[in-house]
Amino acid sequence: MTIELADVSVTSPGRNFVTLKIVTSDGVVGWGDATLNGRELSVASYLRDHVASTLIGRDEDRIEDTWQYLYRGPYWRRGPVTMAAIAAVDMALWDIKAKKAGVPLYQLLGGASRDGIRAYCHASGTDYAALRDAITGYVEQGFTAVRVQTGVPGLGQIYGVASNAPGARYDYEPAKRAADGGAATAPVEEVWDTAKYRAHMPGVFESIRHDFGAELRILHDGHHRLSPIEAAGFAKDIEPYRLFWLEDCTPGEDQSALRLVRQHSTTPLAIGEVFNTVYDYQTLITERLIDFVRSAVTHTGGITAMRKLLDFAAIYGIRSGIHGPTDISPVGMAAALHLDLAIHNFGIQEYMPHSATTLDVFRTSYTFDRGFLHPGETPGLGVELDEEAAASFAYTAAYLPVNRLTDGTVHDW
Ligand code: CS2
Ligand code: MG
Repeated sequence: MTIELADVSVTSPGRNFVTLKIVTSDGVVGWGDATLNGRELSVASYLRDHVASTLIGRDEDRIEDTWQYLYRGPYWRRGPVTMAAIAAVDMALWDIKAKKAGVPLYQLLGGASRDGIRAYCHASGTDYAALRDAITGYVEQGFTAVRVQTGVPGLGQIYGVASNAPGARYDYEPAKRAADGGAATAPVEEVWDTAKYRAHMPGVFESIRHDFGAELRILHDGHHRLSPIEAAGFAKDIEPYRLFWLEDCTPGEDQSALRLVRQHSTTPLAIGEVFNTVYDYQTLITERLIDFVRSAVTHTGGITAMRKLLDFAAIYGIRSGIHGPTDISPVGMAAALHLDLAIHNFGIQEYMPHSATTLDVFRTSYTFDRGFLHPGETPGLGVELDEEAAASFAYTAAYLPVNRLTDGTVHDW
């Protein structure tokens, strides 16, 4: 059998998603996620204009060969646009292979290594009282691991922190549309002050430990905002609160920066949501500068590439913490869950539930129960796009925010 059709759809049920559909000559359909938050149309074009026609007539079973063809073939390598496009093809081909075999994908990856996938949720609040209420709600739902983000006195809205307004839950990490919900013409801007953040956060962690005890897994995301020496000091300051991980404490592209952080602290480190190949991790893994790999399957070349990356990490005792925000579509989320279940060096899975509007368009078979996820037993990835429903949500331009220091300097975020 061969690939007969490769089609890209961009839909916006609450937020934008790019989905690749591959159909074989005997009618098997595979889905792949190619969503790159705020840059969606560039991946859609890469797939439509440069990849789709090269797939027609290829043997859909040759997944490794197709991956190498798309990675090495064009000469130009890596980068989030290219790697998201390759990821979508790769996911769709694995979906097809598992559907043809009549098994959920994890069975082709070696079968289940565990019964359930420990998930962490996002708790946030503009002040500690709101954060504490959010954590309490999640603990009551059975979560044993919680990412905590909070407002900082003296700063305004911070990306990743929910406002206390009703209905804000699904809207706190959005790519922003225009105020009237229409297309954005430019990103919103936020203001950041590392000194205020560093003065405030240790007390927050102290309160959480006091209120929720020693066992709750506490995660925190620095979102690349600290310099190497600031990150080293911060990781040391918060050591007494024994975080499960401190994520993205520095801008990730400078791998050697993590040496400085490591020299000063035993706070476990996670990094990688903006990475797109194993090469971004080479120093980090071989020198054991991190504890968790944060790549998204969608942004790192798909299941084929992620499996190799995580096997490489396993040799150094480094575990997975696959990226799972709502800007990864349910297709990308399912791909993560099949890997999570199969690999030995699983660490934890990020879980930000998609909105009901999104889940009306993407029909999923994965489940969540008392803090644990499972990909389900449906053959393939277990997610189908309802194309008719998708067609009623037109792409709407939306951008992630830009961050500036209090003096106006553009800053990492
Ligand atoms: C965040 C992400 O989940 C996380 O850890 O850092 O939500 C990230 O901000 C978004 O994926 C950006 O698109
Ligand atoms: Mg993050």
